[in-house]
Amino acid sequence: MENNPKKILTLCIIHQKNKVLLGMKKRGFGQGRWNGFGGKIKEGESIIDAANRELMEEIGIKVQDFQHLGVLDFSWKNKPEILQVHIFKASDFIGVPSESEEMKPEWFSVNEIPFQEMWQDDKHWLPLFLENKKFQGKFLFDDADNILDYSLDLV
Ligand code: 8WT
Repeated sequence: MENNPKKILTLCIIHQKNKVLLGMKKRGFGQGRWNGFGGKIKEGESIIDAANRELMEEIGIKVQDFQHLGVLDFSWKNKPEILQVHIFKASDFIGVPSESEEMKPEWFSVNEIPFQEMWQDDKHWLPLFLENKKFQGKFLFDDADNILDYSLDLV
């Protein structure tokens, strides 16, 4: 259906010891923010295949072991679409993270995560993610991508 409002997406953050790998989104949705890596699942594609396809397209790496830590529903007050985002962690990967037209990867200390240059939801769930806790939640944004309301629960 052309106007099916629900889209399933992947979001993967590499976490090694006290470092996380984030990417500066260079164009399109989320441009100008430090993001996890991911995107929409294609028809007939498994969620893991989608997560790896996006990692390869965006920074040229592949993961063999993902931890599925969270599911978050994102919606906007004046838009019909709902994004259901599956959050994955990986510690090991194959390849060297490299800049693409889409993303510029950079390692951050977990004590220096640039929350002021990230989606506002991240400051709520990333602390759980960093402790390997499983969570689910919903975030409602306004037209300027500010959080109007949210819920977040451990699973
Ligand atoms: C993203 C990290 C996010 N999108 N791509 C995110 N990376 C649509 S809300 C959203 N956090 N939060």
